[in-house]
Amino acid sequence: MLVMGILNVTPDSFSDGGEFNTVETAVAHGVEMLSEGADIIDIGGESTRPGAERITEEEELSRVIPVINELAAKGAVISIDTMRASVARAAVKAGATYINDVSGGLADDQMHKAAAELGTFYILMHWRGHSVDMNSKAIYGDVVLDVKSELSRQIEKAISAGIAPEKIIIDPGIGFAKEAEHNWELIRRVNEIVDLGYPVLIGASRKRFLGGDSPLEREAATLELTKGLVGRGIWGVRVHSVAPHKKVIADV
Ligand code: PMM
Repeated sequence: MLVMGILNVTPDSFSDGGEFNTVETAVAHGVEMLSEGADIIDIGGESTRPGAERITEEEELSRVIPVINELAAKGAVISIDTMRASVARAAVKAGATYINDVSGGLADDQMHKAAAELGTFYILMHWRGHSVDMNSKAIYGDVVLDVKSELSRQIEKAISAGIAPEKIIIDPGIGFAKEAEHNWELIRRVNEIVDLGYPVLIGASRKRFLGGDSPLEREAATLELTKGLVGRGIWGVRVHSVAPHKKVIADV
């Protein structure tokens, strides 16, 4: 199971308190995660916390591109966490080889075409709408079946836009338009997502549904969750703490 280290270059991230919102500190944190054995560094400039407002394309580019340039030069495998095709293109030019689109292609109708042309890996996440009001969209019949069918629809669109199937990684979008019970159900039945036949990425790190009042408490819950995912056919986990996750995965 791969470990993708989270590098949020945002001033409002809950988990890192905006600590890494300058190029210098972001690069230093990226280097630290690399030394801890991160397989991929996921760099994002736009917060997707519930309730978050969007930022402009210019702001997003100014946050992520300098960090990608520096970490790519240090040999990191980089994923760009963006919903914008234009940002994905600039990020790939700067050295990213994965596009992590939390909207699965729904936020920008140029995204699938861009990913197809760029030929990078494309992480397609389950998504129902922007963070500002996503909680109102957490209505499901059977959450796992609904997520699977909505993912399948986006996978079909991605493939018809020219993305090679072997470049697609899927993600059930833990915490996105989902109540706690939906997140737990998706994790319990993750094998059904794996059955779609694509590599599966899980991003549960320090999210609200884990409970706890502080990042530290949520960190402990995250490690437990990752432990439980080992051996279940998961391709990777997207996490804040790299070394503890490498250890927990190796020890299971
Ligand atoms: N979660 C967040 C941001 N990007 N990308 C993927 N593929 N999967 C996720 O679950 C995901 C993501 C939001 O979490 P953060 O604010 O802790 O980065």
